Amino acid sequence: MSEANPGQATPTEVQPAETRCGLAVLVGRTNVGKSTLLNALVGRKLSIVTPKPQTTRDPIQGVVNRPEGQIVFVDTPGFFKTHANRLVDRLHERARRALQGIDVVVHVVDPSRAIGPEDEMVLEALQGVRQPRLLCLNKSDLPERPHVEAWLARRESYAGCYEVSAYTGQGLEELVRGILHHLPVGPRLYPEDQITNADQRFLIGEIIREKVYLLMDEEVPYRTAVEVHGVEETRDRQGRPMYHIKASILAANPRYQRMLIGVGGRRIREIGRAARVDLEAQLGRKVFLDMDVLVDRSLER
Ligand SMILES: Nc1nc2c(ncn2[C@@H]2O[C@H](COP(=O)(O)OP(=O)(O)OP(=O)(O)O)[C@@H](O)[C@H]2O)c(=O)[nH]1
Ligand SMILES: [Mg+2]
Repeated sequence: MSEANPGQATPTEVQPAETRCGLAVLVGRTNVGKSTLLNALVGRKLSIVTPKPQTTRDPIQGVVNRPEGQIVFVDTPGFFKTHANRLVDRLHERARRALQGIDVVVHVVDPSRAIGPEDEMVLEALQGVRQPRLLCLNKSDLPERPHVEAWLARRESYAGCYEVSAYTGQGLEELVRGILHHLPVGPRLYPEDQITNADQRFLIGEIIREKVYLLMDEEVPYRTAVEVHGVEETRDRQGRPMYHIKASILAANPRYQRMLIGVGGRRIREIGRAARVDLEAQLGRKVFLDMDVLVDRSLER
């Protein structure tokens, strides 16, 4: 505290008189790293990440607080060009809908891949959006990003351009500052200790779904959903608190059900083990995961 101003805060302690708060949506083609970016910005794994396309299904929010304000990031399903099917259509529709009622659009791109028809789909979806658009070139940690220049050539149609790495954290603070600058003045939308709109059951179901994506081939993950029936707080034999989680993997038909179970139940045990290890890391407690595989015909295309 400065002697010249007894009783007054030093400049670093001064809180801004007004805060800038609002919603910033992360959009882009599939696999550019929107969910990885959300997790890096929030500092916690909220959104699942895999190398497979269209991992994210539900727009999920993650909150970033700074003394200057609050950004509520909305992660969205990526645009993916494949033969039309109901799931893909539904995910594109959800991504488009997430563009409504927001304050800033963050268009995330991966300059290690050539600009293609999926990027054109995103640009088309962004055409009617009046809010400021920021271009975010992700994966700056990669040694080869041959398409950086092609994206930089388009920077004029954006209100700002940022090079970041969701892996290393490079450029993220600049991106946060750039977004805050475009947000309206107003109060925080979430209390400062709340980092997401998603509840615990949803996050647990997503971690299980991530393991299905990572451990199952081809179309199986896309014909699969996860339902968490219950999360019970119990104690292990030593009296330490733990979670007892009851969940089902839902498969579109009996063939996928058999594939998910595997010979002698080997595959479902593998998925269960991977999910349990991750859940224990995320929840900070031992987990008993009781999981079966059921058929749900509504997942058929
Ligand atoms: N090298 C590198 N890889 C990244 C980075 N960010 C994400 N990835 C990888 O890119 C792949 C896709 O990441 P996701 O975060 O699932 O991508 P997404 O855009 O959310 O994908 P969808 O949900 O399918 O639309 C994963 O294998 C990530 O590990 C990054 O900054 N650097
Ligand atoms: Mg995603």
